[in-house]
Amino acid sequence: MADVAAILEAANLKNDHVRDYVRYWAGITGAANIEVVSADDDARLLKEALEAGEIFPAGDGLYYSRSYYKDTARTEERTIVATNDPADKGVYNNWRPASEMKPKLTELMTGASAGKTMYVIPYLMSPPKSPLEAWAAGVQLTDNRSVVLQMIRMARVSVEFINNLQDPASFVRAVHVTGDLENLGQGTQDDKRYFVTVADERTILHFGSSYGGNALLGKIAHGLRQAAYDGWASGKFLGEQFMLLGITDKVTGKKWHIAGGFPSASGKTNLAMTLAPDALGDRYYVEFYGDDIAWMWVGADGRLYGMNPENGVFGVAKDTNEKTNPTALDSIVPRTGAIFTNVAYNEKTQEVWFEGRTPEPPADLDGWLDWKGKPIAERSPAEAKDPWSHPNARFTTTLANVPNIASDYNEPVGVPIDGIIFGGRTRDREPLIRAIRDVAEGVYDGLTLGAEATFAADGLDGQLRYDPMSMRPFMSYPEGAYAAHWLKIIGECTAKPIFAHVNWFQRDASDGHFLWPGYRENLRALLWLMQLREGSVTGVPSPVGILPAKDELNLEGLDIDPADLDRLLTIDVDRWKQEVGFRQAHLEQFANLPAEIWEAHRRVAEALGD
Ligand code: GTP
Ligand code: SPV
Ligand code: MN
Repeated sequence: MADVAAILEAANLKNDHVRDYVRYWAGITGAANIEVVSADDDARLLKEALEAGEIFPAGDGLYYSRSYYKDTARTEERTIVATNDPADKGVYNNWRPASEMKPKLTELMTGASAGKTMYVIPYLMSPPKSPLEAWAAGVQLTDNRSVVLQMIRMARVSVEFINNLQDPASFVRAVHVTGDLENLGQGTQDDKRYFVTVADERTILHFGSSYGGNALLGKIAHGLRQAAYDGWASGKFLGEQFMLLGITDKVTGKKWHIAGGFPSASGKTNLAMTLAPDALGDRYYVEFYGDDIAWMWVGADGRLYGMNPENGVFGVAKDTNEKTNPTALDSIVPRTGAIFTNVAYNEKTQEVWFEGRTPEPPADLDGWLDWKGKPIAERSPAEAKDPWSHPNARFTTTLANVPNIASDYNEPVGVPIDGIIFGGRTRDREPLIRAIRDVAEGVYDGLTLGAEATFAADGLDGQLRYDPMSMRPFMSYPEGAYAAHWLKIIGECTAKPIFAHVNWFQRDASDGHFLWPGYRENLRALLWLMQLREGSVTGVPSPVGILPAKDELNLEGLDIDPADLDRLLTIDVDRWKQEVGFRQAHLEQFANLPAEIWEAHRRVAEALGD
């Protein structure tokens, strides 16, 4: 091992607490070398990764990478939140004692980076000078160069962010060790992977993956699990799996901001990047703030403020095309530095392709490899129908590449939030939109968000389950306390956001078609919500919230079957009565749920006529 002190000195890493932390884990993991990185190192690291065959060229300034075929999504069973207090055990946080998990991870990591370089990635999960900056600094250690390239896109990376901390000991210690991916028993009885957030020690220990949220520790482990815990422990903020967008009415000059929780792979990126439908484009302009995480706090003016702690987008590739999400395509054009992972790749032309990019895959199979690297032309008849790309294949690009990125996205003050929406893949029951004015009912609605799980986590696709506020895989403290913390933060606002539940995914029971065209058309529902908030429409009351009257929804330029529209704007009371019973059982699991939430539940049940 080289002289650690000399390397850190040369890299201008001055924080002694960070130095001690690096030295400690270098000793455990047995790395052969240490390298401190910043975003400026990107070009050199790309070159090294290309030369080493870790990534491949995918056009001018575009890159392709393939992860190990058993390492393509988050795994929920192996993900754990540990603390020193058994009272932190909730239903979804997979709580374990810190005293059990730290030695376990230390053992797994011992010597596991032998012969490799350990990269030191100092990062900030917020715009610099944000009111939440004290919770935003972290230092990821990783033995994987592709992970470094992804982190440089997803977070603000520079040694500056940790040299001058107000409290030099206060940064998230985020250790990532890839492990021997071919011998980890992924998904078997003998699974060796562990993804642990030791929340009360602000330490993240992830072993056994190089993919997505398992490996980019600023994103989900710090940005969500740790941040949610810190927000609760400090009493100061909420850290949520939310997108954040702005809508400007060019005629009146008004601007609204909406934050929204949708479970993984359920439409946050697509909604945040949306363009107004063509017929409404002259009037409304949508700005992108964030697509996966929002941290929210109460501003001095009594409004709820929000910001995106990330610096990039890790978006689902599937079905991204000119019609569904032209903004996403524009943010991954040549020279953006975008990285595609687990899509299909043509090693001769260096093109990439994924399901839904075009209606049919490329006709000429020459040079095309599927996401596992196998030539498509060599597929057996039994494999002919297999997807070319993994359903959770993704693109990584920085926020600055997104054409409709808000001009003030990097401003520390954040933006005031007018509306909070929840939604998921729900094939029946949930109408297009229902607005909720009462805060307790809004929080109750988030807690009872029921949706179909997606391919963003291993082995769950299609399962119906409750996913409170889309945080089920990221929950880091007990649900009762989580509900109370939400009520406290929103309760402190003197000007409160309006809540709503949306559903772009209702289907026809007989032929399965989506009743609502989705994507850009979704803006129509959000515009109605903002009009309702301002009192220019009144909506129609229902037992579960206020629905748009048919003539209140702006349908200009939209071709929709009137029978489908009727279904989208009505409530199936019998189906909802059944739902109330399911919700009762769901909520009963949670200890110490605030009385306001139970009261909201009873109000809904009564309104449905129980
Ligand atoms: P994570 O990054 O996993 O948290 O996902 P996300 O919530 O950002 O999901 P994303 O926007 O990437 O969408 C996931 C999938 O849902 C993509 O394949 C989209 O094409 C599809 N999708 C998004 N919005 C809509 C919609 O309005 N209607 C329909 N039918 N599909 C949609
Ligand atoms: C999600 O699964 O919600 C993601 C992708 O945003 S990952 O970073 O892999 O968690
Ligand atoms: Mn997500």
